[in-house]
Amino acid sequence: MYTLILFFTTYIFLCILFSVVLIHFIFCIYFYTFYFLYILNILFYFLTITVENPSNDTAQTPASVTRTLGPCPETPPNLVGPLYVGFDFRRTLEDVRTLFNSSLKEGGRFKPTDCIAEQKVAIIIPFRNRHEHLKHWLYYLHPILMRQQVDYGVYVINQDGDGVFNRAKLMNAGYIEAIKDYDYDCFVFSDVDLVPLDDRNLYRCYDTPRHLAVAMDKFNFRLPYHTYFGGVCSMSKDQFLKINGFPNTYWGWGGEDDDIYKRVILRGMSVSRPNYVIGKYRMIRHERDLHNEPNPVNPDKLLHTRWTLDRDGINSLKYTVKAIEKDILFTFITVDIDAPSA
Ligand SMILES: [Mn+2]
Repeated sequence: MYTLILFFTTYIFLCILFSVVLIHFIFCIYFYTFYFLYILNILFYFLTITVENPSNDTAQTPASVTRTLGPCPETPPNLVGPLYVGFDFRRTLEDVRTLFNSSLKEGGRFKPTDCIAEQKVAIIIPFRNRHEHLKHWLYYLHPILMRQQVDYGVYVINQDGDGVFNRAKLMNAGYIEAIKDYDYDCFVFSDVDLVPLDDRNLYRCYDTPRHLAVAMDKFNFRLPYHTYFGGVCSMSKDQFLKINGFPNTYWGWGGEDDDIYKRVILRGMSVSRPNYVIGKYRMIRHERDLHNEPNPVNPDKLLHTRWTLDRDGINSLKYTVKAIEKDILFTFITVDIDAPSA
């Protein structure tokens, strides 16, 4: 009886021992398998980290230390195309100031903050007694030029006194005054009453002098004649100097734009233009200005451009600055251009 009990307990003991060993063994296999996979996983993790790390580092360092701006894209990304343009008489200059106060710098200056513009553009507006038009021009043009990512300044060149008006001479004076202010390399000459109807019409310079106002509403949205160069045009500094600037001797209305066109052609350049869709303009309706009557002498002068070009232009320009006023929306320069009395 006693041996039976001993045998039985030994048997149970061995069974327990065996099962414990077995369980341990199974557990070990189980554990080491996972442990092995775990170690493998960790190794693999470090392996991928060391591969990814260098590229991670170079991508993050320049962004956090110095943020260098790249050049602006060839085509500005925020253009909207055709625009609605209406001349609400209740609009005031103060309204326009409030709108653009934060985005402009004194003198009507702007440059894009997210990229570097390729050209520095001076917008030159010959002017006298057209404040009513200027506020509309500023209201529409500032946001367009900002969307076009132009590094620009607006220069309103105001003819002093009541003498006969001279658009081309004022534009010459505007060129000289603008380059005193900033290192401009492109010049857009614009009438104060012309607002583009499409922001894809870029206010910048091209390989050849550019005529921008190709489809004005007053001419039924087409050119009045093929060689028309009036309204709005752009020229690089080189192109402007190549034609000796504009003539100073066209007093009163008419002819000076045709003279400029002839200068461009005589100097072997062609004229570039946007198409009729992009080149649409609205002109603010107005009566003919006082002391800017059509001058009957001007058409005849055009026959002599070939010979007058070299001595009548930026190299013979004489004027005196009467006042320079810096508004947030524009630089207003009053000049005495020695105008004959009307
Ligand atoms: Mn007009």
